[in-house]
This record gives sequence, C-alpha cells and structure tokens, in this order.
Amino acid sequence: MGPPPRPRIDALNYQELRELHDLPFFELLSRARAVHVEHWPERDVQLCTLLSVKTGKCPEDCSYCAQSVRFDTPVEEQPLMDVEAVRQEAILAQEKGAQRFCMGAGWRSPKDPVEFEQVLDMVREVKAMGMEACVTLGMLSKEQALQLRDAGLTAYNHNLDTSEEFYPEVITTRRYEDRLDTLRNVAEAGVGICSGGILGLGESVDDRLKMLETLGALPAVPQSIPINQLVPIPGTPLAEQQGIHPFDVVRMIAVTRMAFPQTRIRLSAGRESLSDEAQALAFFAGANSVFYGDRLLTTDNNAEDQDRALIESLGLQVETTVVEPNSIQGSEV
Ligand code: SAM
Ligand code: DTB
Ligand code: SF4
Repeated sequence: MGPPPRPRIDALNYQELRELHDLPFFELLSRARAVHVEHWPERDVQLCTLLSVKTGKCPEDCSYCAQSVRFDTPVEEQPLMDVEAVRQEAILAQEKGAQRFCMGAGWRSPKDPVEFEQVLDMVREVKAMGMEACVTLGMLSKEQALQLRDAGLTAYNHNLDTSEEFYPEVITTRRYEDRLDTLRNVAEAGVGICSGGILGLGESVDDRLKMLETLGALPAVPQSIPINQLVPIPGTPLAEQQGIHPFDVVRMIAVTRMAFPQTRIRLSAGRESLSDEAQALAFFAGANSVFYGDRLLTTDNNAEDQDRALIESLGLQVETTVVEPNSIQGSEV
C-alpha cells in the first residue's frame, strides 16, 4: 500500500465559499455551469438505485432518521438481506438503467463479522455486474475499509450531514470527529469517499458552507457528494421542520460544483419536494446524478417514469457506462 493520500492544497476555505454563495443567483449559476461543462459530459445524468439491506433498530439518535430505535416511526424493520435477494434487486435496477447500486444498513457500525462478510459478498456481486457499488454501514475501522476495497467497492457513503458546530444539535450519540475518522480510514484504504449533507435540519447557510470546507480538507477529494433535503419523518424530532426554498438547494449545488469540479454531485433525498423547474436548475448548476427508483431507504422517491420524462424533456441523457470527470481521462490541458 502506498502512503496515505494528502489533503488538497486548492480546496476553497469558508470565506471563498461564502463569496461564491452570495453572488447574484444568475452569476453563480453561469459560473457553476462553466465549471461543470469544462469537467463533465454536459448532458449526462447518472442514475443510482438505493436499497436498504438492513432496516431499523439502529442505536444512534440522528434526529432526522426513521431507523433510530429511539423514535416511534412508521418503519418496517428488516434483518440483513440475503445476498441473492440483493443481487436480484441490483439486476432489476440495472435493467431499468441504473449504473450505480447503493446499499444502506441501519447500523452504528458493522459489528458481526459474519454479517460484514455477507455485505462484502453483496459488493462483489454488484461489481461483477459491471455497476458501481456503494455501501453505507456507519463507522468503519481501517481493517474493514481495506476489506471493502478488496471486495471492489467504488465508494463508501458516510455523510458529514452539517457543520461540526451544528452537529450536536442533530446527533448526540457520536462525535463529528468519529465521522472524520471513518472518512480518513476510507481514504487511506483507497476507497472513494461519498460524503455530503442534509439541507433543512434547521442549520444556517454558514453551517452548509463549513461542511463543504471540511469536505475539501479531507485527505482525498470526495468521489461523490450527495446533497439531501430533509425528508421529515413522523415521530422524529424533525417531523415538523419546514422545508427550505428550492433556490437555496440550487445555490448549494452550484457552490459545491465550483468547489469540487471533479466530484459527482448527487441531487439526493427530498427530490420529491422539488418541481421539475427546480430540478432543471439543479442539473444546470452541476448536479449530475440522482437516486432513481420508487424507494429511497425507508421513504418514497420520485416515480421512475416521471424521472425518465424529465431527463428526456431537458435533452439530458442517462449515463450508460462508468464516466470519470474529463481531467481524470486526460482530456483537459
Ligand atoms: N447508518 C449509517 C450512517 O448513518 O452512516 C448509514 C445509513 S444512513 C440512513 C445514511 C444517510 O442517509 C445519513 O447519513 C443521512 O445523511 C441520510 N438520511 C437519513 N435519513 C434521512 C432523512 N430523513 N432525510 C434526508 N436524509 C436522510
Ligand atoms: C445519502 O446521502 N442519502 C441516501 C444515501 N446516502 C444512503 C439516504 C436517504 C435516506 C432518505 C430517508 C429514507 O428513505 O429513510
Ligand atoms: Fe442509524 Fe444511520 Fe439512521 Fe443515524 S442515520 S439513526 S446511524 S441508520
């Protein structure tokens, strides 16, 4: 194994992010669009399908989550799925056009070695089908990250969710530093980082931008950044939280695109609350991936036929092969 990856020297700091964020809306959008077109095939949208492979009874107290054992939520608990059942779901997703398969488990961290081995098999099966494979299993040791790398994992999803300052308002059963430790383990194992946040938890714009600053200071540039909007879950402390304005979602996507030109930006949970027009702006601003399929982990997602119709009406196209940003392919001089 080589030396651990180093932090970026060109990452934007909070002040620089704030200046971009506060630009007049159209100026921000056109600058983000220019960065996007320079680095990515401009019509491509990657479809990712999510599957909850183990649902509910999670000991953590994340105040947005349907799976926490501490809240009385309308969730159907499910133990770890069989590898074959997961493979069948991945086949269905691929047939429908998904190119990445993301598997989530309601765990604080993978504890049982037999179950972890089962997840490694799921990763191997998905990779064997030629899809990108992503898992989100909670906190990870270095050894577990290495095992996931050896199974061929494309990226590990572990969201920072918000700023370090706001984090204790949302989750008290772990520290921000625990999140960062896992992301360092993932980076050092050579697995791609998928890490982003949730908008609409009651945070300030500063919290959102500080989260981006922290993502930029990680030892490896994230391979993908999911931008979720809170999906309010009945029974959780955030059940009655007001949604945020779609322009704020678009602004966040645009700033993320400018700060991370080569990172895939996923317009993630909460897309159901966005109109077609707002989604179009988000794609324009640099989002180039969505969760596709009728379900997220425990909640509904946009209908598949509506997503296909939207992509077609905008003259966008579903990515069919694994695409890297242009500069990685060497086409940028
Ligand atoms: N238990 C693991 C963990 O927390 O890292 C993995 C599963 S967890 C459900 C994955 C991510 O989904 C969370 O980090 C959070 O960002 C997002 N998420 C969970 N519930 C959400 C909700 N109601 N609305 C938006 N995003 C949510
Ligand atoms: C991410 O950033 N969003 C996904 C995925 N990573 C695992 C999860 C969204 C969950 C939305 C609420 C639910 O369905 O429970
Ligand atoms: Fe558990 Fe993850 Fe939900 Fe937090 S977000 S309660 S760790 S499943």
